[in-house]
Amino acid sequence: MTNSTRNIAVDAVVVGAGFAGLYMLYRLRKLGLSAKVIEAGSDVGGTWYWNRYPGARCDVDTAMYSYGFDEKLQQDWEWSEHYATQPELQRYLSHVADRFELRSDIWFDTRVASADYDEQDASWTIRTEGGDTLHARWCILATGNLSVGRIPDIPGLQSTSLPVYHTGNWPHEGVDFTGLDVAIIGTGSSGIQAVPEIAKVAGHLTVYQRTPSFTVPAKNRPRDAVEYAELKKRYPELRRSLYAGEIYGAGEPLEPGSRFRRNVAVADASEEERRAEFQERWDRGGGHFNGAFADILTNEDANEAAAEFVRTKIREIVADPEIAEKLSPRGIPIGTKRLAVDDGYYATFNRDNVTLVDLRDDPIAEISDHGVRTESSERRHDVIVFATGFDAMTGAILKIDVTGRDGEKLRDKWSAGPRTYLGLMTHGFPNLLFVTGPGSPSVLGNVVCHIEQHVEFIADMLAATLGGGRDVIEAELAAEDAWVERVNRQAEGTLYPRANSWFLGANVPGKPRVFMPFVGGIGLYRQICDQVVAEGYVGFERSTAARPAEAARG
Ligand code: NA7
Repeated sequence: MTNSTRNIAVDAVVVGAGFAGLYMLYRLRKLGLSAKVIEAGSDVGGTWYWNRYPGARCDVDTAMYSYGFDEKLQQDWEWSEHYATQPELQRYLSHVADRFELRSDIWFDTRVASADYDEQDASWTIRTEGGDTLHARWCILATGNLSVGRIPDIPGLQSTSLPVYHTGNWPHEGVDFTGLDVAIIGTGSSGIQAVPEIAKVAGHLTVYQRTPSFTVPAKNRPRDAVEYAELKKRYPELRRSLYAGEIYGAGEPLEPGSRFRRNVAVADASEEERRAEFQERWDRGGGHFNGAFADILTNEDANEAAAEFVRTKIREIVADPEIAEKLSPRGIPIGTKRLAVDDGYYATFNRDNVTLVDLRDDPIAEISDHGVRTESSERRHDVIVFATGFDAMTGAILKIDVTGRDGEKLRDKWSAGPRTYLGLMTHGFPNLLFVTGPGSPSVLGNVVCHIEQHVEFIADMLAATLGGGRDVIEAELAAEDAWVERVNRQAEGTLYPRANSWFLGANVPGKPRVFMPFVGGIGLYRQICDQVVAEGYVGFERSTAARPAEAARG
């Protein structure tokens, strides 16, 4: 390391070197633009670089949760299992970075502190925490939807001498839990993945649960060579189905014409048909359980039928009826928080070395030097794991001090919730682009597919704009307002807003409650985007910078 700071000018700065940032860099280079990617981690991977907790793996079949932009890449790469583990995903992204020689344009171990728009020059000045400065026409935030971990503010936590970990920022050397008394707080997807793995080695594991989540078995298995070869032959067609929103690779049969969601309402099926459909999906495994009927996410009774099926399974699996009841979610429609996909979660509570503490009866009062004190008792632990989630969707964007036209701060503009046009841009911040930003399908479905669609939209829009001799793009205010309205309307037509989820920002005290992702699905979203392009990027004002600075610069 040297102490010298860097000062460069490029066409585009991309923040983040996960799935989104890597592909964005690839596409920018194809356009002949110069670019630098700024990455806080020491390697590529984003989510898959940071989330190294035991059991961390994808909840979508990785044959589809992977890039489709390069046929040779998807033919060459061999996924060993249906739901790849974090190390395998990290190896894949590392391979992509090497294969396309992306690393030379990535600054690792570098965190962006601020981004300021200069209207005179129609450019962004991006400053890093280490004091580097980059000037760029385009600033593209590929910062991820779940990248700012959240540890709740519990009394005693700052002063405890116990080791404390967060699933989203796991030590690279790993943590050896062998024989230890471990506490885990949080039972969302991360907790649900970590619990069975930690229980296998810990002396004792205490699971502190505030809200039970619905989870279905992943039924993960090694890839069958013959089946995989068949799948590879059909890759182009499967990717088309994925982009059309017909499949998303969450356990559904990856066959032509197969649908993630069936076009049958629960009310139109007999009791027997319902059970058979739920059972079939439960047995197959994966998040497509929710697609069993068309109205699970829109009709309360339909949702309750699916929810009760899962509760029945919990009662069948968990030996102690009291524990089974505590693990059974009630009052939260299934699927309105991301449906978790697990490997033996409920059965783990049959182990002698696992205890469930229901925080609804007995909230946490303090973290002491010995363990966790709830209102009724203190339990001793050697180590505490927080699986308490993220400041989702806007967290990483707003961590950067972004200043747009006329000195407007993005934090101020979004103080009542994020406002974007298509999840791609926000008015008042020209040439600032988001990959899978709030207002796009982003986290609802297969994120990699959503990333590819956004990166391609952005690359095509830049090409069309620059090709037409223009170099400034800004979301029009009216288009943005109409889009925000549409995103809200779309969510209100579903059961999603009923849950206190991170989709709503409800998990972060003080965060505005606004439903952030577009719930209409990638198929509809893609059609809308295609229409926007067909109408000449309607809603995006594209112009040429009035640039007296050009001469001054040279
Ligand atoms: P989630 O899904 O946000 O889950 C966080 C969990 O932590 C959830 O059970 C929370 O309970 C719990 N939590 C949060 N704060 C507290 C406090 N103060 N006390 C006790 N329990 C608490 O995050 P994950 O990392 O599991 O998953 C995020 C996404 O990553 C996931 O959806 C996948 O897409 C991958 P609560 O529900 O708030 O009562």
